[in-house]
Amino acid sequence: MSSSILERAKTLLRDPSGVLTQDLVRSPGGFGLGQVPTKLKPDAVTTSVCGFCSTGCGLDIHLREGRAISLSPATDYPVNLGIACPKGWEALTPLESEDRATAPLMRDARGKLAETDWETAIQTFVDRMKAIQSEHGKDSVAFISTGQIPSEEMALLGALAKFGMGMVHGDGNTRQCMATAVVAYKQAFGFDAPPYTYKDFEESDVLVFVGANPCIAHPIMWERVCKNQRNPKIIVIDPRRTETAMAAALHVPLRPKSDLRLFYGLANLLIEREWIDREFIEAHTLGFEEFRRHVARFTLETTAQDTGIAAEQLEQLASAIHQGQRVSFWWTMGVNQSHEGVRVAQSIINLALITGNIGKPGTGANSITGQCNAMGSRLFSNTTNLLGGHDFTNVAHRNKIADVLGIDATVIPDRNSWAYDQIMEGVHRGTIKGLWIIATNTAHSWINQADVPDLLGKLDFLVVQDMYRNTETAEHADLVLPAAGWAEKDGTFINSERRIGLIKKVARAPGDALADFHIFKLIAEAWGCGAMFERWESPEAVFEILKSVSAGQPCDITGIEGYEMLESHRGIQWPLPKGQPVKPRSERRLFANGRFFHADGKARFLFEEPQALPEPTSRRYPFLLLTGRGSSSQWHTQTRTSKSAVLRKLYAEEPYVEISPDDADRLGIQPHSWVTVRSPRGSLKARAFVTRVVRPGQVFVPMHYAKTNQLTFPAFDPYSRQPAYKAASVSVEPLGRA
Ligand SMILES: Nc1nc2c(c(=O)[nH]1)N[C@H]1C(S)=C(S)[C@@H](COP(=O)(O)OP(=O)(O)OC[C@H]3O[C@@H](n4cnc5c(=O)[nH]c(N)nc54)[C@H](O)[C@@H]3O)O[C@H]1N2
Ligand SMILES: Nc1nc2c(c(=O)[nH]1)N[C@H]1C(S)=C(S)[C@@H](COP(=O)(O)OP(=O)(O)OC[C@H]3O[C@@H](n4cnc5c(=O)[nH]c(N)nc54)[C@H](O)[C@@H]3O)O[C@H]1N2
Ligand code: SF4
Ligand SMILES: [Mo]
Repeated sequence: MSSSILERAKTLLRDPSGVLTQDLVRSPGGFGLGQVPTKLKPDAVTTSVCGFCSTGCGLDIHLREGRAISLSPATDYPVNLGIACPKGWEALTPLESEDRATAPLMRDARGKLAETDWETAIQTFVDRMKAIQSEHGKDSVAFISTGQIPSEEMALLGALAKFGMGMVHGDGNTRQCMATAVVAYKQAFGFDAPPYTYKDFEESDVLVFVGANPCIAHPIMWERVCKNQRNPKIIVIDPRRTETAMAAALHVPLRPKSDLRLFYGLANLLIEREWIDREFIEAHTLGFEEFRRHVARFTLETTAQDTGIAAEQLEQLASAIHQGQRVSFWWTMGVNQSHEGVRVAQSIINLALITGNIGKPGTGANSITGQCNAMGSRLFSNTTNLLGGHDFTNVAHRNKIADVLGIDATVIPDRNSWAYDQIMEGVHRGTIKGLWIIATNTAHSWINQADVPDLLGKLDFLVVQDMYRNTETAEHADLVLPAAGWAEKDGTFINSERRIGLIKKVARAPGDALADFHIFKLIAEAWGCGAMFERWESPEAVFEILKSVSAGQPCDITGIEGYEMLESHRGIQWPLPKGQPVKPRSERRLFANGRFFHADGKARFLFEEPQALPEPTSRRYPFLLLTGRGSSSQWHTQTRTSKSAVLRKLYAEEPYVEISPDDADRLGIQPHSWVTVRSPRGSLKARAFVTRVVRPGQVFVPMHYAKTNQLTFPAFDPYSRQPAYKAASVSVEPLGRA
């Protein structure tokens, strides 16, 4: 790196003098904590938003001398109204861990990861990536990004990689999570736009949760459901009798992956009985006649047979939807992570459309997002679409973005990126030689792990940028870049109800770790494309850029003045075009006027033949494996939540498998004994959790244990390319007899 670049780069490094600028402090003093030792007494408080799930709870951060010493849920934040789940309460603890990456690590001649300085790390990054590109072409280098860093960082990464470094392929862990909802909404509504606001949880008469377990995965959304004063009927459609199902009036334990048949059958029933809103269909949708014909053969009898749900229960379900004045449908990973997830999501959207349950309080076809900034990655990561929900293949869009950014349109790729699985396939084939993984733990969370170590080993150069030095993925890296985490940097997240919330730097990253923002700036400088990012000088400056790229789009946020306004309004939902008034703490939903985002304003019915399960059970592997969230105190691959002693007390340390008492009896499996769960691809040992949560023939293993994805089967939705994590065939045997 030339010395002038290094000098410029140094000015980008973390402000060494302190943590927090005074203007971030909201209310100094006045805590009345007489009994607390002085060093633990806060002298000021500031606000932030939780960095785990997409609920996006507001947190008050208690400061002493500018540093966070504790936190409490914000009472005035319209999302959580003074409550938080265990992860939120414990959010500061994982920052302190010994496992934090505190210096760049580089693989040395003996093959060990050894500490190095930033200058060497960045120079190595640039030299190796450029060498690969000059030998194998620009496309031979790719990146995998995340839904867990602020939008400003995502945008900088996406722009740097694609416009600065010439990559075409870059995807993110949002593919594992939200891709299905994205495609479903785009095709049906004309834009990726979850229509609801959390108030709808409180304003609904009938809430239908499909493949969603909010009691565990979105506990504070569930609290909003509990605040509903309309004596709502809660229906849970999930093969497992989850915590949420137990709290419901009606649990529909359908056969796994029979959702499409169920919803076509229900649509048919509603149409046959004329329990539909003809006026709404006529005025606001296209394709109803074809849809009606398509579902006609999904009769009550065949639907009962295909889903394992008795005809009477199907009737009950249909009449509940019919009788509800305000019916809302909520779906999460039980839908998205399926070989036909897009069509299932659209079959839910279709139900909302035929019954006119959209655009009004307490209604909607509502996809709940997963990670704290999954929605930000959908709009601003420059991965699956061009910044701001634009299209890489559309020349007018490329010109528009080039204009806004002041760059040459020819640097914008005119092709779509490969999806995550296609990038992995590229690694396998040897066409992808360099990979940069940021804030995701591929070697634990990607489907069908049997291949992953080999795959990562095939790369010429693997860079992992993470808060921790020893994630499963970092262990395969040639270079580890140490990143600051939530609370150690500024930026914005977008939650499930499209609310943009502000996060703040209230702690210092350990050692030499840097905010991802700064790491990207350093790389841009050293790569030689720093000039392209001159205007991208701080997260707040980038927020202005995000506003400009959103102009005229359904996600237009040009009316948000800046961070100040986000803070004083307690988050603001998109859209907010310039000139549109908005009140602080407001809650807004989309489609009140019945106009969707297609040019003609009409929503589309989309439907297809149901497809067979990609890996059916067999004599050898007689159980169907479901995977998902295990407890509200575990987060994904556990790099963060396992660092809190409080959270560790709240979950099972050892891997476990839920199995029904009937199956356990038959196989001679004692409660809590060790068993082997085996799929055609791999196996793991787990404690048997004998429970009626799962039905005979099904087992469930939480995703939080490193070996879970040894078992999963690599099937993908053809439209969204989202992995089908929730269906594989396995066997279960008592340990010792395996
Ligand atoms: N505590 C905690 N909270 C989290 C997370 C976490 O790791 N820990 N992760 C966050 C993220 S990124 C996400 S995406 C969300 C996920 O949130 P959820 O999707 O609610 O959680 P999961 O447990 O993955 O899956 C939900 C349910 O889908 C069911 N299911 C499986 N197959 C089918 C099927 O064929 N049909 C139907 N109808 N249901 C099926 C499963 O039995 C499971 O109960 O949670 C977010 N919140
Ligand atoms: N079997 C099975 N597998 C699944 C699922 C399932 O239901 N079943 N669910 C899928 C879903 S929905 C999801 S979203 C994925 C999640 O999968 P991952 O994204 O792999 O899970 P995380 O553990 O959240 O990984 C985030 C990583 O980012 C790091 N990190 C956190 N904050 C920062 C930051 O600010 N900067 C940087 N550089 N690093 C940071 C963390 O230390 C961690 O290593 O898993 C998927 N995998
Ligand atoms: S519900 Fe989600 S956003 Fe709220 S405190 Fe828990 S993890 Fe954080
Ligand atoms: Mo997710």
